[in-house]
Amino acid sequence: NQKGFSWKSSLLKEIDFYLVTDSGLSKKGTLSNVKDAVNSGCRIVQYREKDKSTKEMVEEASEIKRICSGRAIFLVNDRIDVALAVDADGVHIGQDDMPVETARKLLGEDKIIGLSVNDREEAILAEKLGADYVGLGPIFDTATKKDAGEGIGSLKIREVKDAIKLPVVAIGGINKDNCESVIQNGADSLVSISAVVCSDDVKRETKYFIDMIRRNKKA
Ligand code: TZP
Ligand code: MG
Repeated sequence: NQKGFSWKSSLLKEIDFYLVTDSGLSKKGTLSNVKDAVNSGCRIVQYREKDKSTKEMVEEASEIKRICSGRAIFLVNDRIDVALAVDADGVHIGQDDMPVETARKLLGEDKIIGLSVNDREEAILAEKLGADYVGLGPIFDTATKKDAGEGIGSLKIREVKDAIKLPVVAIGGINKDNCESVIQNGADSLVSISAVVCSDDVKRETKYFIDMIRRNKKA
């Protein structure tokens, strides 16, 4: 039960493209996006929903869990209650959400907890508190999350990687044109919300990112 690097962290290091849902931006809808991404080989899905009722969220989350079952890790953003209700694989939380230690008590040792961090100090603390991975960002400026702040730049990824053992998932403003620098600077995985969910071919976009990440990780 020690904090820091665990079997969950080593599993997460192997994951390349990370899907985060956004029903507001999605062209084809969240369930369609999840199906397409998972069918294209995406191995981690975060259900991030800010506009629906709890009842709708529980229903949708249980559908997503079914789609991911045996194929992709399924996390819920912010809502520990929803994650518990559908027995998701874990949660992704932010600095102003439920504290990591409290989330851990509620979820137990076997669930994954990801924490959003903005810099090296927050990443070191995340590891101490028992998070299983960090979401680092925003790497670049983004319009998708209004309060995300300014992009920190992809060089910061290396700084964070050197300070912690946990997997680092890069997020924020990442698109096809800048994604290579994100992996080349050490990110274990990356998220690109708008570049994927706004597309009418989520399968193709997912595949593009997966191939790019694998190619650059090998290099
Ligand atoms: N957290 C930090 S930036 C961000 C979130 C949820 C939004 C990322 O969206 P996009 O479209 O990939 O820039
Ligand atoms: Mg949050």
